[in-house]
Amino acid sequence: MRERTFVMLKPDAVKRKLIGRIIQRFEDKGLEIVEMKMLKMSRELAEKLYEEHRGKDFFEKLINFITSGRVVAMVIEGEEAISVVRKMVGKTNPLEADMGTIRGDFGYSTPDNLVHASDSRESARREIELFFGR
Ligand code: 3AN
Repeated sequence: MRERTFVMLKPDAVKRKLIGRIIQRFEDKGLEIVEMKMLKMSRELAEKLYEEHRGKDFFEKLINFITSGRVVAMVIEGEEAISVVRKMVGKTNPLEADMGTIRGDFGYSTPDNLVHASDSRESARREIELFFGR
C-alpha cells in the first residue's frame, strides 16, 4: 500500500555534507520526496520527537545532539515506504547495521547515526504533523 513516512537527516549528516548522497539513495530506490525543509530543532520539538525515550540514560545526549545543528526534515512517499525506508536506514547501532544500509555505510556511533525514520504508521502520522503540521 502506498504510504508516507517521516525522514530526517540529523546534524551529523548535514555537517558531513552527506545530504545529497543520502537523498540520492531514496530517489534511486523509487521513493518520492513530497515535502522537505531544513531547520534547527528547538529543544521542545526534539523532546516531542523523542518523547518515548524520556528517562532513558541516553536521552539528554540525544536531545543535545539533535539540537546541535541543522537537520533536513522530509516526507517520503511510496509503496510500503515506512518499512522500505527503515530497511534502507539500517539498525540503530551503526556497528551492527548491514553494509549497504545508510547507517552501515556511513555511520560509526550513536546518537549520531545520520538518519531518523518513522517506525510505524502511527509514528509517521505523528511526526509528519509535528514537523509539517498536516
Ligand atoms: P531508531 O532511530 O533506529 O528507530 P530508536 O528509536 O531506538 O532508534 O532511538 C532513537 C535515537 O536515539 C537513535 N536514532 C539514536 O540517535 C539514539 N539512540 C538510541 N539508542 C542509543 C544509545 N544506546 N546511545 C545513544 N543514543 C542512542
